[in-house]
Amino acid sequence: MNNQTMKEEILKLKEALHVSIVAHFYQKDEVFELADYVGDSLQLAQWAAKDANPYLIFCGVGFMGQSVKILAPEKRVMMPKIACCAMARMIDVEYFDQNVALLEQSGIAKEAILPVTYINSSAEVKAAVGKMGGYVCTSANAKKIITKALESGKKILFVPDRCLGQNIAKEMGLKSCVVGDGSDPKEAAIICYNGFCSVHQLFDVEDIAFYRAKYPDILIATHPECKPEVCEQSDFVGSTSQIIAYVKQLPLEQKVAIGTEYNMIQRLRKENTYVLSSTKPECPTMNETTLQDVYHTLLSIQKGRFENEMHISEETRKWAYEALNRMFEL
Ligand code: CIZ
Ligand code: SF4
Repeated sequence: MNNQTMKEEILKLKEALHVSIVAHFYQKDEVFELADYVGDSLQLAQWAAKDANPYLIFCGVGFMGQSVKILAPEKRVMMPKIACCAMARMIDVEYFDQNVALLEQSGIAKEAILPVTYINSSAEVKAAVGKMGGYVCTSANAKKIITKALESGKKILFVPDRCLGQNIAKEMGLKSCVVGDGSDPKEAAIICYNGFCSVHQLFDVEDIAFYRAKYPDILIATHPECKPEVCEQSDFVGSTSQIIAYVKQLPLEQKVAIGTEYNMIQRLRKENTYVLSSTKPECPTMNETTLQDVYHTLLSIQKGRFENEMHISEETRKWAYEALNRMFEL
């Protein structure tokens, strides 16, 4: 079957089976084009939770499909590939607990720690954060959530992205550290877990220098998962949706170099748009999902097999919901 025929089959099947398809901004074009709704991880989960169809095909990475289950446990969510975000995989509940224990050994009582987890984490980690009274945040609202969390007078344990944590701390004029970096966590307001996104690590200050030397008027837009020194030298730092809005309002003749995932950049704007790296910044797990996988998933729903369905226990869901809901309440 060629791609065009497969696309047509997918559209027919999804109608007949009452299936909605959502795709993250970082998905391949062939998958992105099929989706009923596209967005960042939070937008997708919120849209899907309200969607009337009983079945959802989520084209993204595992924690994103889990977020739909946290918000709408009755919905049957299938992922064409259960691909795990490399950053989300850097932390599990055991590592989370170990970090809390390490801080206790440094003289910070557990009661004095309020955890905040970036949405790029498993449902189990979100639940552990929820149990301690903590919050989920996204890159778009991290500053607001951390501001609120700091009102508790506690120290923030920010997981899993050390870059996002350090970038927000810098923006807020607060001291931060990374667990195990040798500094005294008692002196930091935001203590970051040592996780990172391998894709956003690709962008370097040398890339910024290269583009600025080549095109003196170029603007640099980066995601806060990039290294602090990269964000510091950028003209704009924002989440995927914020980068899209920023680039769209620029005059077409304005050159811009962007530091985020490749699929999103190349769809964003054809002219005067550059990838802020000499290496193609593709997210390997996001790129695992293909048109064939989506078709295969629909066939499995048709046959009643529901392959790659997402499941989380009610206990995990309940606590993860607490942490997510504290974010929504703000
Ligand atoms: O880098 C990611 O995985 C992002 C930007 C996720 C999201 O929140 O949409
Ligand atoms: Fe995870 Fe990075 Fe891929 Fe986003 S781009 S899904 S943070 S590995």
